[in-house]
Amino acid sequence: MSDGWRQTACILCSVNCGLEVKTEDGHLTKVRGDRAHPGSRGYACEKAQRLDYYQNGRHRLATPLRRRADGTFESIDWDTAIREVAAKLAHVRDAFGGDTIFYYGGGGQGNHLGGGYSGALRKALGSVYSSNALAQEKTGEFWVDGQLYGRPRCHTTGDFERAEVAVFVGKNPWQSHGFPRARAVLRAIAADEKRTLVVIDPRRTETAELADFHLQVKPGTDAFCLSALLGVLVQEDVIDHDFLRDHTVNEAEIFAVLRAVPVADYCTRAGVSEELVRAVARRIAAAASVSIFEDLGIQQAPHSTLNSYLEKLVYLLTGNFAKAGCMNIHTRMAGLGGGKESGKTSPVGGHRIITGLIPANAIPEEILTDHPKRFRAMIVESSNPCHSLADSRRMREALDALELVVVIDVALTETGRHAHYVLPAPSQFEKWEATFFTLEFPENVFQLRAPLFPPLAGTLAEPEIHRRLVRALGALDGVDLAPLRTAAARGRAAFAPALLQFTCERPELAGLVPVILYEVLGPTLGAGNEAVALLWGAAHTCAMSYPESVRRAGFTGDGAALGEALFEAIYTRRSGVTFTVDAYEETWRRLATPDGKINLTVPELMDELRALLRARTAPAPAFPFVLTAGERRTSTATTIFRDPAWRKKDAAGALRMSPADAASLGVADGGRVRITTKRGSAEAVVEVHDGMQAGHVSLPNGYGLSYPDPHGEPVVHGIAPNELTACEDRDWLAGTPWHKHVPARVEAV
Ligand SMILES: Nc1nc2c(c(=O)[nH]1)N[C@H]1C(S)=C(S)[C@@H](COP(=O)(O)OP(=O)(O)OC[C@H]3O[C@@H](n4cnc5c(=O)[nH]c(N)nc54)[C@H](O)[C@@H]3O)O[C@H]1N2
Ligand SMILES: Nc1nc2c(c(=O)[nH]1)N[C@H]1C(S)=C(S)[C@@H](COP(=O)(O)OP(=O)(O)OC[C@H]3O[C@@H](n4cnc5c(=O)[nH]c(N)nc54)[C@H](O)[C@@H]3O)O[C@H]1N2
Ligand code: SF4
Ligand SMILES: [Mo]
Repeated sequence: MSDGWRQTACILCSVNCGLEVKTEDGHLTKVRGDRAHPGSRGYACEKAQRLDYYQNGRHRLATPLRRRADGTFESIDWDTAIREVAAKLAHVRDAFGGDTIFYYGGGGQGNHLGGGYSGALRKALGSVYSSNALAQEKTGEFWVDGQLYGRPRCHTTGDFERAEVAVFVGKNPWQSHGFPRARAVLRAIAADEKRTLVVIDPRRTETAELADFHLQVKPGTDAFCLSALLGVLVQEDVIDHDFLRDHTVNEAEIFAVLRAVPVADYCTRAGVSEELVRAVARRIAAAASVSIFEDLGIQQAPHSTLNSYLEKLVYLLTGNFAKAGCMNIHTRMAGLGGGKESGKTSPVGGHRIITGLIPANAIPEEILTDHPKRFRAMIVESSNPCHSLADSRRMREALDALELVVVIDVALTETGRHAHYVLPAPSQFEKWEATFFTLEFPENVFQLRAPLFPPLAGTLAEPEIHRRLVRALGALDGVDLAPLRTAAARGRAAFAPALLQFTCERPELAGLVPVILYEVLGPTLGAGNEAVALLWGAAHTCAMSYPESVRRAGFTGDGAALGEALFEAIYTRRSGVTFTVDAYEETWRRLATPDGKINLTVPELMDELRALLRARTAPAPAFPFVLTAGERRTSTATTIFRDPAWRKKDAAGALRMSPADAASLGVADGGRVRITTKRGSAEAVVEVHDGMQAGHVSLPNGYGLSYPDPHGEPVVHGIAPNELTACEDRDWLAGTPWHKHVPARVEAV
């Protein structure tokens, strides 16, 4: 703490830039990038300046709420709330089975520590099924990682600071970031004539404006564009044969398909010039290093999982893997949500569960049925599925059909309004917090944030909520924790073997370890710091998993001493810690295939890939436009800010439209139109945008939230995108939604 500046982090996107802030009377009054943060190094974007709109406002809840029969809420005290929620959860468990209690969420863009404790509650309930936002964007990609690299958790990351060629597919990092110091890195690539920036996006985005090559595909045609790119690589034979020979297997089938790609035809169907696609392919083939970032523009669009596969083939066929500036498999401080990797499927619809997550679009189907194994209760933590998942109306119906809905949030959200109980949490600046978005390579960073303010009176932090519910459920009744307490009192060095012995003797209690750590190790960290205890376990697991990388990051000691050194640094260094430094060969050691080779052919995707040859899609006459429902802009930050006053521009959340479409509809900038899809309709304000192509319109994400007016009456601001989307419009394999590709009709009003 110097000159009153205190260290924390931004909670608005997965990059979590380190910040220094000044505070006064419970407000964040000054915000700047923290130069000492090893990842962001002083960088922050404009949105971080608005964080006080999250910390303070009429959205904050300061008492548990119970819904009355008439749909209104009454305040109750915490003892009542914990007692009743525990009793009702126990009732559902005993009547229908713990596996009918579904857990959704566990953290947003800035908070994963609380969710880390939820596993203990789920264990106490026997709840096995869960999901979160990753199951509506990244699960297809994770599944492909599993096919190519052996495990879905072999997640790769780009090295954009060093890449000679950087490719963004359905990703606009100028607005959405996604890697540290995004705008600075993009500008550096654009300014260097030896480096090349490639963007594949139907819209001329801010990133595309900087690009050397912009493949302005027609919406939803990336499978054609990427196939054409791969077709050129193979047919012009500019692939990296040495890399393929040494490191990959099963190329025959995929190569046969790629040799047969009609490049010119596919380019036409994707709406891109063949010459440009060939130039991009040759540039990628010639580069010493290439990094690629795929994101929502292909993950939430037709052929989602296939797109992820094709994207990965682009860097693999050119050997841009396990090298500087290329794609590498990163370390992690802890897993991101979800349960174990398993071949299981969802209980009602039989949907594939990927990294422990049920496809988000399938959730209503798992509830709105008379199947005996339907979900009966739902615990929602730090997420707003009635707003963020496809088809909000159906999600509301699903929640209303449940016996019990419990929501843990800082605000009364669109989801909370359909809950039986809402449990209010302190803000992320009022408790210990962290995210497990540790996605970087070769240097990976983790930051544990200390509270800036005391918790708002009437709130309870998630770890304490989970602990109290576990206790109220009686899951630790009769378990003698005294030996562990004695060991903890002697110090963490004595505690480690005691905990190991305890979990060996009582393996059935292993799932409760988060709460046990909180109760036993927590108090030794000081009052109010108990929630940090989970990270002691995470630090040790991390040091055991990646000892060499942790040592390269400057930590010393053998065995448990290494984990202890890492924990000490995490606990005391407020600006964050570089916890692993990798050598590029490490990527090879992290491959989880039995032979240590990359598998190039994914049999389940071959039919879809071959079928592209015959696929002909024409828009249905009733819906001639493609709506991108949810675009990242400077005025969006998922649903973390509820007060619309945080926005400096785009108050309405304009519908962007090409000049040609605006002219033919006879609307001008600022004019009003009605947009209609098969699921809903809304009136929108138009922004005529010359980066849009004809037939494509877009709405921002994160709008359409209700916020109380000064009299406490809720007012909705802008269009909630998922009033317009449908659950069944999703990838056949991973169930990921087509939010970026909603057939729509637009009429002037
Ligand atoms: N400002 C801001 N930043 C954020 C967030 C936020 O809410 N606001 N949210 C964060 C989160 S949760 C995430 S997941 C990331 C997402 O980050 P991005 O994926 O970059 O975000 P989007 O703007 O939703 O989609 C990216 C691009 O996909 C394009 N697109 C639409 N259809 C297609 C298509 O058919 N093909 C291709 N190739 N592209 C298409 C859009 O034009 C858009 O430019 O952003 C994070 N950062
Ligand atoms: N149509 C369409 N839908 C989309 C998208 C899109 O592009 N188009 N984008 C999707 C994507 S990529 C994502 S990631 C999701 C995001 O959607 P969600 O997963 O629903 O996450 P957030 O909007 O971040 O909501 C986080 C919730 O956490 C609450 N919260 C904030 N701090 C705390 C805290 O400390 N404790 C607790 N318990 N709660 C807290 C907030 O009030 C908010 O209700 O939206 C998805 N939905
Ligand atoms: S929104 Fe993202 S890029 Fe901007 S300051 Fe916050 S964490 Fe950093
Ligand atoms: Mo996301």
